[in-house]
Amino acid sequence: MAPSEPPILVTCGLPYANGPCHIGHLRTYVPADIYVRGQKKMGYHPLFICGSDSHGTPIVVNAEERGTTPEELVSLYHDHFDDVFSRMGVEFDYFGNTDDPSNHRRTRSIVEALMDEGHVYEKDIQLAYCPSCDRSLPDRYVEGTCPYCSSPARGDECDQGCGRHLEPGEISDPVCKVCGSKAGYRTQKHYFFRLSAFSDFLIDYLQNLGGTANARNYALEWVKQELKDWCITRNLDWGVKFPGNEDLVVYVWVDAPIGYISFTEEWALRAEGDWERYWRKPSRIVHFIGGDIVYHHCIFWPAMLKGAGYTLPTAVVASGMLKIDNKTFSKSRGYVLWVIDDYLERGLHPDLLRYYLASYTSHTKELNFSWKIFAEKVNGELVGALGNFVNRAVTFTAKNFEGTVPVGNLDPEVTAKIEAAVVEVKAALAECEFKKLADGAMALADYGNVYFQANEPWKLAKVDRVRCAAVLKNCLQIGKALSILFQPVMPDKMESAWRQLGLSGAAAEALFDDALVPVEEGRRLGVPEHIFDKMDDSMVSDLEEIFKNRVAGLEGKKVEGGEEKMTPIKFEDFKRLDIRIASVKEAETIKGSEKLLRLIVDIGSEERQIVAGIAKSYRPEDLVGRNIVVLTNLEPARLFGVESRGMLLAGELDGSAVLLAPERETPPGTKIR
Ligand code: B3M
Ligand code: ZN
Repeated sequence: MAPSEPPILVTCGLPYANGPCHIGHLRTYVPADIYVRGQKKMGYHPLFICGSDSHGTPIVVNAEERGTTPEELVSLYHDHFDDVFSRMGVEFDYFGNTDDPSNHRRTRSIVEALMDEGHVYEKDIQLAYCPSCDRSLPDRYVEGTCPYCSSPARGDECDQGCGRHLEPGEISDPVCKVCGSKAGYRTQKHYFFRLSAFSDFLIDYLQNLGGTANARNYALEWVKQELKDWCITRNLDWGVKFPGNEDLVVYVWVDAPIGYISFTEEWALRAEGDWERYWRKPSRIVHFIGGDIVYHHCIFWPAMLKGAGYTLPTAVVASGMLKIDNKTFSKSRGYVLWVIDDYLERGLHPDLLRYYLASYTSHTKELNFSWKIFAEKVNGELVGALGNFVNRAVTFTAKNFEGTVPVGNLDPEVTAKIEAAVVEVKAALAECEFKKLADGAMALADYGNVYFQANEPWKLAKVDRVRCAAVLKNCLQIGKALSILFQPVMPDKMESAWRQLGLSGAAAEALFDDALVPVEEGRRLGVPEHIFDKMDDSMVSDLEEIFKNRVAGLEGKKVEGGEEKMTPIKFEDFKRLDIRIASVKEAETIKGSEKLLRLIVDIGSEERQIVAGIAKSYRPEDLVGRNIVVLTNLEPARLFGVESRGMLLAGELDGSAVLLAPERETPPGTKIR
């Protein structure tokens, strides 16, 4: 980095520590990670920060429903997200938690600064209040009708209609989410941030805001219409106490973005860095967020920073919408891909999904995920074009030139193609267009295949060894360029390509401009192996079953008063289940999986192999010899390539499995009725 370059900070919207990671999260986090890795390849040293969003009513409501505390719920999902991100190759420099003391401190200090500057005032407002629960109903505790568009809405946002943020007291026909009764109103004293006073500042600021046009333009529209002052306190116990009145906590959207600052402070403490370089002095702050939280990042947040005297964000990059099998993403209807259970625990490599997310469409457009398209991309683009090219270059050189980089000059056309790809990838990164980046790099792989084919090195090997050597040297150079250009998207796979190409150091350390630094003649190549594996049809249909079964299963459920109720089934249906006592003969872990165990069980009539998701709760050696309960006539399935014929029954308690067992020793094969 040139000494005059301002430091770069990249953040991702903080996931609510409230439920497992799904593909919707990754649609923001993976591109952000690609961006950060790309900045490093440009020679910069960005800092990459994220953390759990731990406050707010959804977490309190959810903890209450599960009979646990917000602290416990948050700590469970905090660890979950930390784990998923590292498994997906999303490498934050620091992953914090908005409930950490540093965030309480920073939030209170910012609120105090806003009060000192006269940006905060008190006002009595009418708030939804549940007479039967005898409590106030902040945000998600209340549902009703949007006063602007009349759609059904949640207390703090019109999530099914116009998308507006709703201020406390604004919602019409309030209903208590806890007990379902019609709510009334009560007068309460609350604190407001004078957002309306920031209109002129925001119009100016937004015009020069970098990032994606969707964020900038939506925000400008809203500011031009009219800004309402913003109620920044809530009647809750869980959260950051409001400095002027300790009976209230600050609204979660105050302390959540402040997490970006306090996590930078936490990082600085550990890494001997300087947080003020980012937040008190000129810097480049880039926020990656979901398209649904533009209002908070482009309006509330810069106004708050401005009011309290902090550095303003330089860019807001907002991702587009998501569909699953062409249906609107919906957790409750089953149109969702859970990152651990549906993807990583199926043994699929993280880089394949990273490539899909980058290359499917423009960052701001709608992304559709389907296993069919996934397989087409893997087989056509990754195996067929990229993997095939690198493999041909390496194996052919290994065979004909004793596994070392041969001698030869780069063809001018090859140099020009590599140069063009580097220019394209750099431009794509500057525009946050990750599809353009992936396509630009893939075009070079396509060119590589054409070049290999047209030069026929297999013929040259017999008639012109000098030219043959040069052709392969060119191919290895293209391979090197590809590993560098694709590294931000597929960091793990590109290290494998890098090793096979016999390059020194790591793909992660190379700069984009190294793509044209000649591969060293005489260096030993690594052992050739396929970088990507082809997906066959049966694998695709197994994966498709995940969605089909889930959607079908959820159709049978009705949600009443916030609780899922199963529709009744006939006794005949129950009788079709063949559930038996079994005994565990063998048990072992499955390589690459953190959750699954492979068991051989005796079900009376035969021994069966089943795969059970209990590795986090039971050690294999403690299972052998035990009585368990197995549903034996479940359709076979493959998990991590291991066939499972039957399902072990277990309860789920706070995220761990609890085995069902007969009350006394019972012979295997005994039927359960
Ligand atoms: N926790 C998640 C969301 O609304 C929310 C983001 C906070 S970013 C400061 O997408
Ligand atoms: Zn609305």
